[in-house]
Amino acid sequence: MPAVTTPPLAVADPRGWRLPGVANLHSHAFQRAMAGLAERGGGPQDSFWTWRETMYRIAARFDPDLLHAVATQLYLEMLEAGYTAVCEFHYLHHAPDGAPYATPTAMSDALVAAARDTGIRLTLLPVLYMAGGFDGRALADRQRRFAHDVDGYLRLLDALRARQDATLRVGCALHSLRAVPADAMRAVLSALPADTRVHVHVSEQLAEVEECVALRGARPVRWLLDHADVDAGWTLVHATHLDAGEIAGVAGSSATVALCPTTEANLGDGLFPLRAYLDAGGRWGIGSDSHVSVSPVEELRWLEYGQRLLAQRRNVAASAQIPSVGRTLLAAVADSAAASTGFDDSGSLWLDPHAPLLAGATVGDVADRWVFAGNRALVRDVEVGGVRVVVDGVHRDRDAIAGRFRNAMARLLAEG
Ligand code: NGQ
Ligand code: ZN
Repeated sequence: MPAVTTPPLAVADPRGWRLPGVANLHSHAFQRAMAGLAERGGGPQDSFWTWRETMYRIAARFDPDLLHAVATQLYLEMLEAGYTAVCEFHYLHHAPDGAPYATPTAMSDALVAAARDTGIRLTLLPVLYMAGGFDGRALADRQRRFAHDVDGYLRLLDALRARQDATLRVGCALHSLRAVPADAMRAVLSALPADTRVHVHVSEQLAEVEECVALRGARPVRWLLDHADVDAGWTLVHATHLDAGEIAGVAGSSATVALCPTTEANLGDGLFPLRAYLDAGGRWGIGSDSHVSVSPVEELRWLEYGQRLLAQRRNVAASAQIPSVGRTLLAAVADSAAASTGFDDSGSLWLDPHAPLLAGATVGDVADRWVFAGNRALVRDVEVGGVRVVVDGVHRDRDAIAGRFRNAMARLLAEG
C-alpha cells in the first residue's frame, strides 16, 4: 500500500481546520484565458484534436505581458482555492513566429514574476518540444514558438536554474513522446543534474497510444519505462490509458501520476484505472491543467465520481485501512507533493470552522465534508512559507490583480 500520512490529516487549531496545502502538479497557465470559450459544438468530429486547434489560436496571441497578467490571476485563484504550489508545464517559449525574444527567457520570466507576485511556490518546467508527431515530422507553423534543439533547451534550463531560490524550482518537461524524438530524450536526460524533476505528458488519448504502438512498437508508458530510468523523480501526466503491465510498471517505478480529472473530462480523454493503480501501490497527485476548474476539491470529487460511474459502486478509493474517501484522496495528494514539485513543505490551509457545512465536523469526517460537500469557499486562510497569502478567503492583492487580468482579457479577445 502507498505510504499513508499517520498523524491526522486535519487538525483543529484556533484558526480553523488546518490541512496541508495542495500541490497543483500540472498547469498550462495561458489556457486559463480560454476556459469556457471552447464549449461550442463544431460537429460530431469535435475532439481533443479540434480543441487543440482552438487552443493554438489563443496561444498565438500571448506575449510576456499577457502571460504575466493571466498567470497572476490564475495563481491567485489557485491560492484562494487551497493550492500552495504549482508545476507550470511551460512551452510558449518564443515569439509567435518562432523567433526568440530579445530576452530569451521573457515568457518564463513572466511566469516567475506571476508566482512571486502572488506568493505561490512555482516549479517551472520548461518544455522540450521538437517534432509534430511520432514520425518526427517538422513542427507546424503554429507550433514554432514551442521549439528548441537539445543544446538550446539545455541552455534555457541552465539560465533558469540560476534563479532558483526558496520559492522557485526548475525541473525538466518533455512535452510528450510524440514531440520528443528518442535520441533527443536520451541526450537531455543524460545532461540533467541529479535530482531534477522530470514531467511528461503520456498516454492521454487513444490516438497517441495507437501511433506509438505503430511507430515505436510499444504502448507509450511501456516504451517510456523501457527507455528511461523512470523513478520517484518522474511525474507522468495523465497516463490515462494503461494496461495491466503498465499499471504495475508505473507503480513499481515510484513515479507519480498527475491526474487532471476536470480537464480529462472536458477533453474526453477517458478514465484512469484508479482502483487497480491504488491496489498496485501507485503514487498520484492532481493538476488543473487547462484550468476549466481551479479547485482541488472539484478535481478530487471528479476523480472519485468518474470511478463510481464506471464501476457502478461507491467509495472506490477507500480501503479497509482508511475508510474515509476524502482523507484517502487528500493524503495521497499530500504524500506525492514533494516528489513532483521539489518543495519539501506544502504550506497549510485552514477551513472556516464557522461554515454551516462544517457544523459538528470531526477529525474523522472533515476531509469528506470538504471534498464531497464543500467548495473553495470553505478555504479561509492559506499560508505558504510562513506567509499568510489568503486571509478570510481573499488573497491580499485580489483587486489589483483582477484589474490587470480584465485589461489583459480585453486585449486578448480584441485580437480574436
Ligand atoms: C498541451 N494539453 O500541451 O497543452 C496539451 C494539448 C498536446 C493537454 N494534453 C496539446 N491536456 O497534447 O499536443
Ligand atoms: Zn498538459
